[in-house]
Amino acid sequence: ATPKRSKYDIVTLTSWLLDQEKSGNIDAELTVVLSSISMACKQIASLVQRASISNLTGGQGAVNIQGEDQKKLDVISNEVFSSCLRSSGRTGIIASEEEDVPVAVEESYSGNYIVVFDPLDGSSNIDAAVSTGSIFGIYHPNDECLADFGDDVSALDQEKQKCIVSVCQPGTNLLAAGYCMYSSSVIFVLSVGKGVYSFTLDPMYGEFVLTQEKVQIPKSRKIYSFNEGNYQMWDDKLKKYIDDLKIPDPKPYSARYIGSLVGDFHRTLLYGGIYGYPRDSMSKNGKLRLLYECAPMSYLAEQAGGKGSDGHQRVLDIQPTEIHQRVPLYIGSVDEVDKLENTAGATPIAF
Ligand code: P6P
Repeated sequence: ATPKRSKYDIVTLTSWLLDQEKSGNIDAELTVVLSSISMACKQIASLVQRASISNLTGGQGAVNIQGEDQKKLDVISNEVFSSCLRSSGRTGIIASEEEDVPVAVEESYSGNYIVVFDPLDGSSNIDAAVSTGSIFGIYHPNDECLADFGDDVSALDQEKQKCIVSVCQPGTNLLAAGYCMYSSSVIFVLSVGKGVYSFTLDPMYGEFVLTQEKVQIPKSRKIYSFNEGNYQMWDDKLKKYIDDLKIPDPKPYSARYIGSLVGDFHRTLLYGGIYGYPRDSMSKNGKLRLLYECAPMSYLAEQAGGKGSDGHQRVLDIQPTEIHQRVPLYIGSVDEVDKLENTAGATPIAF
């Protein structure tokens, strides 16, 4: 029987993971991978909070495959994440927003998990000390990917192709997903398929302490989180959906937009409402990446009783065809995402 916890028995991420392992919800290998991810997030939290002191704000002077100016902390956070995953010895392939292609990890000797991540999402906010976050998702190796690519493809290219095929899995295959938000407090949010749990970093002793169990997104809430600066580039149905939110009934919806997916999603997870990053006339598939932004967040939203959609289908059902593929994202309270799909999302709009 589970021993009765005294009020001094603090549940940490470490003890929670061991409980999950004992309950058979995750295996020992996945426990190691998740511990290594939490270690990376603690290191990134420290770097972010001291960025302007240690001259780590500003640009790296390079552009990533997304065509975005890399911040110094983008590069460092990517190295921190990759190194923690390598030293876990249980990671077979890593796919990062900051890497052009997935990277096979030689140091893997068991477990062989696939980890997709955005090491520092919203990094353009760093210089203004606005919240940012790391987002991750974990998959089993994809056995079909061992299919032979024929001898017309060089061994190296075969290896690369296998990595890409192995990583390109639908969100329904996710074993675990989560994020760490670097804000007024550092909050690690995780699901291993049995609900969403939230841990707050206690700087007194550098441990993530369990602060919320089985988080549930409110079924509806009059909060919408869109970058309305793009309004003129949206299609007419979406414009009408947004216009209708502003009709006092009796009060209009509140607009909340941080410009950092992790911050905007975390508020939506706790308060309800809808976050949206639509396609528009300039970005035919929107801005957010399916593999390491939309799918992990949609997994969490569904685990919390919410919804993640591209406007007309579940994000988790979308089969990625390439690593950095973008999709429109509408995520949050069930009633709010349903309303969006019924008024603005019915059919994919070709611009
Ligand atoms: P915009 C940050 O660059 C990001 O990827 C997400 O974190 C954020 O939600 C979105 O882009 C903000 O984009 O176009 O509104 O500045």
